[in-house]
Amino acid sequence: MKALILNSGMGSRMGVLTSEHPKCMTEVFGRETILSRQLRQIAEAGIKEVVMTTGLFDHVLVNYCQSLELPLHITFVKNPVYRETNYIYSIYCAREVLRDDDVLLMHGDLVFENQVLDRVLESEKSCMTVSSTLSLPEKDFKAVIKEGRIVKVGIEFFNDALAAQPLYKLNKEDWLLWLDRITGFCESEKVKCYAENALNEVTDRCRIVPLDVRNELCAEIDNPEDLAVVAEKVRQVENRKVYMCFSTDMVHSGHIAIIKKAARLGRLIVGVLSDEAVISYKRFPLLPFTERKALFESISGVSRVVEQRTLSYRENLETYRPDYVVHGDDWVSGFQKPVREEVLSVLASYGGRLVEFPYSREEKYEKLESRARVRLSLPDVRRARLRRAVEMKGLVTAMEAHSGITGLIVEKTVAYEKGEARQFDAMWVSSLCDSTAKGKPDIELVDMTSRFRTIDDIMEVTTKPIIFDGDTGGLTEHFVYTVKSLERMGVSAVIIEDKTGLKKNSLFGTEVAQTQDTIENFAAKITAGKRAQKTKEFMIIARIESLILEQGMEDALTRADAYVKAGADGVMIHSRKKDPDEIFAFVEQFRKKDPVTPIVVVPTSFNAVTEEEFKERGVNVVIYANQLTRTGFPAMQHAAETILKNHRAKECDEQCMSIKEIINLIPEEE
Ligand code: SPV
Ligand code: MG
Repeated sequence: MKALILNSGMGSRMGVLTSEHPKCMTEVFGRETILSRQLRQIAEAGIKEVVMTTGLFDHVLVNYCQSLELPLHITFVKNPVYRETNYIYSIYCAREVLRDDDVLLMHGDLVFENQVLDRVLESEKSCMTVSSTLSLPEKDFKAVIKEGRIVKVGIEFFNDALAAQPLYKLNKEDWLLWLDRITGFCESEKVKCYAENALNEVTDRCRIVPLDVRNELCAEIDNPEDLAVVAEKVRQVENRKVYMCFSTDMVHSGHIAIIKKAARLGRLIVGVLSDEAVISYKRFPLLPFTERKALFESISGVSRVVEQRTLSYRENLETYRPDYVVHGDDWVSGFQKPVREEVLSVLASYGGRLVEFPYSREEKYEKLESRARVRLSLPDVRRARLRRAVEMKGLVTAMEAHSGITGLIVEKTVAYEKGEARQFDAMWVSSLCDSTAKGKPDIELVDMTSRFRTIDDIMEVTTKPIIFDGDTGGLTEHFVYTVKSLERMGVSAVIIEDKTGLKKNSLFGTEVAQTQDTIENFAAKITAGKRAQKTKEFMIIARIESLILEQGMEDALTRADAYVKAGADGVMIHSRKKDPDEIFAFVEQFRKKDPVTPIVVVPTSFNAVTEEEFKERGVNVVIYANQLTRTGFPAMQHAAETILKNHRAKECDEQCMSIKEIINLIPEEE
């Protein structure tokens, strides 16, 4: 594609504005002239070759074009008789350099917005810009349209006509028909008419369709009045705001391409999704918000980067009131549909527009994403993430996993609600569930080697941080080894409980004999574990059993204080009461003295309390300790019974997961 810009005209109607340079060098917006704007737009659209016809002030024009330093190769062709001829003759002069390609033809005094140029260039057919909303001009070009084609262009046609602007995209075969006719005209001395007079003689063969730009900016500047009107419109166009939101931490060529497109609509504001929003909807970001923000700030075409705190755009749309929101068309269906609908309704409230570009899932980008996930599963990266998630979110949730498959369920389950997405932040490797899966009681019977095997199974197929239920931690001499092994594996935290002797599950409370450790012994175990620890992110969390063993609030608080002093990175307070009051009382009193140490709760009994309420009261980790086990095994029992009762498997079928669902949950790795 070659751009042909006609700049041989005298521009005499511009008065003093064209006394020292050609009309195209008139400023329209800031320091930008009609010509520098056209050339910039042409270059940005990816065109490399320009042919420019010149006349008066041709040296000024050539020097000016060179000073712009644009990535364009410009061939200047002077019309030696520019005073006596019209641009039909200038084209004739340039004919030899215009025969080998498609042509984007424009007059040198035409000002248009990026979208107009983009649409012209996207047209597969040859086209000319027209406007169905502008009234027919008295003296300027009009195009007569019949059966969807342009049949005549000139100033004298009024029937079946639309206002037309001299901006054409001409496929080579159409252009050569017109160019040959121009040649015919000029060689028979018809040099004072419009090039369109020649076009009108070949429109039966040269197929040009009208491209309706409606009210988009596409206007010629003939005189100072036009200049004032067009300059104001350019100002409005250039000040348009465009908004896009990104959650990604890996900017690839697909993102750059859509950013470039969006920036052509106006000043681009990029909303970067907050860490909290990314974690809840996608995966843990490889880069924190500040770095993702800096990444987008460094991309050319982005004029401002702001935080978007939720998947919903409402807050930012109401703050920045962009003229356009740009998004891929992938959100037309799926969980983001309500987000899109909200965007449309907010935009409609002030007259903004949604622009959607086709979105294609490309394999190379999917591979990048799966590489990111592999990175998240590496021990060093995974281990550090629990602390970071607590810092970022204030409250994190963990769901129990006791095998590869339950790990995958925790990893992949996402609940969508009103355009929001929620998922678990971490996994809890429960002693109760791990033992149950092995058909054994929860009495520290399953040894550490076997527990580590479970962790390994989970780790192999997941990326989320793991909190390990370390029971009592065993002998201090053994616990120090456990700490180092867990760190090496990439586990983020171990929780040990202050019990001693034969451990029983806490939910039995005082119904079974259970002994609480002394404060001194347990504190010493924590200190030994912290000393043995090799990495800075690993957490040892002290679990206080005072409320379970009915030792009272004072005892719980004294122990919490002592364990934190001994080096514990967090405290877990447990209760088996349905009523959350004692948990709330502990949290309130602990927080009065210690506003920072993370508090963990396991609301198996006090399960009516929401995560929001826990967060508000100062809890940092909520562990759903056994729900997959307690729902999964009854389903299996039921299936077994159904088959036994029916002497066949048919009746059990509707309770079964389909093979397709299994494949979705457990994809094969490449
Ligand atoms: C576990 O899940 O194994 C626990 C929590 O230790 S609880 O069962 O509530 O004691
Ligand atoms: Mg346990």
